[in-house]
Amino acid sequence: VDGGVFAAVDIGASSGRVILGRISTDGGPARATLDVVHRFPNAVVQSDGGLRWDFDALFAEVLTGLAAAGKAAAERGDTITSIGIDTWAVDYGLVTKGGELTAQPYSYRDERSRAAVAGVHGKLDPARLYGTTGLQFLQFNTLYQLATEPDLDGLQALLIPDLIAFMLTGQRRTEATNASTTGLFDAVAGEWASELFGPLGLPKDLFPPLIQPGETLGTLLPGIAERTGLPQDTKVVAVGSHDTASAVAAVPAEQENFAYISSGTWSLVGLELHHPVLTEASRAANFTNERGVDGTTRYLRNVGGLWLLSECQRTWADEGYRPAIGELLDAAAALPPGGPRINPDDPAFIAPDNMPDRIRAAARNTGAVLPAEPAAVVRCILDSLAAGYARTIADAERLAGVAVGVVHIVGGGSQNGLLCQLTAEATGKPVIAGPVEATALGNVLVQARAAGVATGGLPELRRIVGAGTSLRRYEPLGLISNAARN
Ligand code: ADP
Ligand code: LRH
Repeated sequence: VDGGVFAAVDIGASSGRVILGRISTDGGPARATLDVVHRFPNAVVQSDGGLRWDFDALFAEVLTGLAAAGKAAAERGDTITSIGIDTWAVDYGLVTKGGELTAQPYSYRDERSRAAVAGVHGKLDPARLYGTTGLQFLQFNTLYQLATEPDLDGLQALLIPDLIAFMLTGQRRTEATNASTTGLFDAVAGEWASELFGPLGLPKDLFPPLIQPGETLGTLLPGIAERTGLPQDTKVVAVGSHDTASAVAAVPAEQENFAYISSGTWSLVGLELHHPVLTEASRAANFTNERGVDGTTRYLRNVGGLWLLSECQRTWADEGYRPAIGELLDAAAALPPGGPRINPDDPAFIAPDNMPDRIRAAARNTGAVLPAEPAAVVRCILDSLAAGYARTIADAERLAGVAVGVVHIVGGGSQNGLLCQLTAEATGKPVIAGPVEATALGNVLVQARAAGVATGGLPELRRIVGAGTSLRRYEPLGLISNAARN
């Protein structure tokens, strides 16, 4: 292939995949094509006294996927130029000096960090924390999780993608976009906020030094090359290792002023800016300033996501009801607008448990009665998400002083036509849906650029995404009344 072949390891909270990405020009504008060579489920597991990720199993899937990627490339006479890794943010594994993982990493859905918040805020005022890090308050931000660790002496914390990269290469680094979700990263300087570690009682060298997307981390360890069949000199290149950073890099925007919703387990709703917004009003609205590819600021909020729906599906499946997602959405779409709405950001929804019951209880707290039928519950979730998106985009525009003309929805949730249409209605803006695999595309494109295939900035990468994807457009048709908005 003319533009090179790249392997993207992309693991979300609900599933992971290893993807082979090819950049081709065929004499015309560059395009990216993706082949999913390995897909595997992911979920939190209750083990060893908490909610954790089965990291050993995930890493085994990564190796299986890389072996499959190598084979798929070889079948076409290609070799993989490099590997990039992204996963969900904030979580970490603790590794000894010798490189042993001390335990399977906790999930951010484990409740233990909630009790640590007050103690952290007693040491560092939340206003001071926000002024430095620009990070939204979420009870599971890395700094609160770290406050629950009994003993960090002699250990190093590796964020999940960095842990995978370490096990592939033996090299320890913290990728910068994901570092920005720890609560220990300076949003303006783009460096570790080293002055915060002392007051929090954290060792100064708890995290390895930063690496930027596009920089080469290293090459494969001999044992990994052997297990995957890949050449030992295959490079691992840092990408936007926070999945949301890779997804935003691949939003196929054609203009500057756009809003995005990276829609999966969470909905990450906001704007791309060139500078952080660290005002008190921004803190009050709980907007985050996470670092994007090329030093951009991802100015966004975590709005509840399709976790609300997937957890309902899990509960219904346990009860023997397992409709296809399309069937559920059709039934929900047939219901009239203006039904009950809940706050999708309620911390009561974070832990895994019976979700339909929790949604009905939340509706009851607003004085509404939500029928038990799955279609009504699904419609309530989607109406509530769409309202949350509209409110968040309006807040982001106000707080950043920007007006946007279009909303891009990327990720698994971009396939949810009802949610896309409701979002167009609630925001009063056109919605452009796709690509589904934006995260993997962002991962591949940053690697491709590092290999010299593309030379420009994010607009060029976004043109490559646009050239290779068919997008769906949803217009605000006024199907719901203005009164039902927000
Ligand atoms: P994550 O990266 O957080 O694991 P994804 O981006 O893979 O999430 O998105 C997963 C979500 O996409 C699912 O929870 C589901 O609601 C939605 N989804 C997947 N396939 C479809 C589909 N065919 N139609 C509608 N929604 C879908
Ligand atoms: C989405 C995501 C999000 C984080 C959350 C923990 O997958 O990375 O950006 O806030 O997971």
